[in-house]
Amino acid sequence: MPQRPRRRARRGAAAAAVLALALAVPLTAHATASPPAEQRAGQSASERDDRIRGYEISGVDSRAERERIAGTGLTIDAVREDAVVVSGDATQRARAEKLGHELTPLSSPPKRGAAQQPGPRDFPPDDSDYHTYDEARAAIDGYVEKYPEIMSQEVIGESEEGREIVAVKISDNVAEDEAEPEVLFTHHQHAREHLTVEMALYTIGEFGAKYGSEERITDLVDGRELWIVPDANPDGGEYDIESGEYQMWRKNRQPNEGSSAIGTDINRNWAYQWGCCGGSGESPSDETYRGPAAASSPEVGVIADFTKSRVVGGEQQIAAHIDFHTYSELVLWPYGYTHDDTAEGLTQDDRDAFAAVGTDMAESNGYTPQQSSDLYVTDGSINDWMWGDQKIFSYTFEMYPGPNDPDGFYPPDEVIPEETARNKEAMLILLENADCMYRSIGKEGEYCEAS
Ligand code: GEM
Ligand code: CA
Ligand code: CA
Ligand code: ZN
Repeated sequence: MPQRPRRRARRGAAAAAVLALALAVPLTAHATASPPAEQRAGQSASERDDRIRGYEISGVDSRAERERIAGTGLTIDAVREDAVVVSGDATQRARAEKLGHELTPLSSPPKRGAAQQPGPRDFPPDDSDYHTYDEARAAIDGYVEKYPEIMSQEVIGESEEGREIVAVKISDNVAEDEAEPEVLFTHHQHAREHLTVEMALYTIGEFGAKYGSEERITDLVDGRELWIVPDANPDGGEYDIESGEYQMWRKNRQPNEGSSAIGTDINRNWAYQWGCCGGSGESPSDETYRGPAAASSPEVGVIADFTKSRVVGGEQQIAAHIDFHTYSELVLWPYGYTHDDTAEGLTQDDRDAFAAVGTDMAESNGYTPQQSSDLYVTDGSINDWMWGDQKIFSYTFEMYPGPNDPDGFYPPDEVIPEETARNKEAMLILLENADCMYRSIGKEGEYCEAS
């Protein structure tokens, strides 16, 4: 836990600076204007100030107002009928209040069985079915060992703090790169969205268990190559749980030069229209900080390089992609950086195919399908890069719970089986469409050779 000592050191330095100032400056109005000793000594106050908290803001019913709120550096976590749920620190809260909004604090994240004293770097005892980074790695090792005919894994790179980022491949003749349409699932760009790692483990386990007995899965394993990256942000995920109390952490754990604020929002750091359109934060303390440069976060670099490595003979082999997030029960498609339905590199037919397959998937899991910018603009998201740069049909799934559920990012572990299995049919639909996404709009003759 390197950040603990570091933070303590910083506070020590700040206290020393205050003391030096008090000694150097005679007792004037300036000196007495410094905060009372008990506040200064109460380090918890400053700690509380950069703690991330959730709020509801009522009376917000337009995209324009949501985008103004997002401009404060808060994240919009859920869009409700006449309200939004946001999260951020005290500075961001103050900015939103300055816009004239009232922020109603939501209860802090649940402490499930916290009294039972979890060891460090683990979920609260009552949420122990969630997998830590090490537990997920062990589960993946177990599956690959159990189903070696159709599964392999490779380390595709490392996170900021040196944790390995893994890609699992599922296909028949898994050791060979066959000429089969490829599909990519990525998970857990955002630290607190732990259910998405469970989603990956479910998919790996389900495809392994049902290969050879369930016809659709067997056909898809034989006819596709599936890549799964279960954990795009292992540092953030571990930070969120390591104290035994959920931290509401979103970003990675990359230090920022010239700032004590930690982290880049990985899903604002992708190198397509990066930072173009007011859909990301420019200050390191923003919850949606886009980073100092496009693809500056190691985690984006690793997954972007892996994706580009699937260009074979000048052709991107990956046809379709889902990036799993929580929460709100949505199926989203690009672009995020513009409100327009079509834009450079995104034709009406492209958009219609996105919407047709997206709507089919949403009918299967009961989520709401829409273009991602219908909610608010985001720039530098993975979907925009995957489509804009690589022409991969790229969706975001916002998993359970729905936008009105108070559990938000931290649903109890009892929901894991049902809420992961809920997306099986949608994944099968995407895999079945991956050989020709334009079949969904009846234009396979125009766009797909020999299909
Ligand atoms: C969203 S997910 C991204 C949606 N935007 C696009 N362009 N697909 C985010 O990143 O803020 C919400 C979430 O984090 O779950
Ligand atoms: Ca194969
Ligand atoms: Ca291949
Ligand atoms: Zn997310």
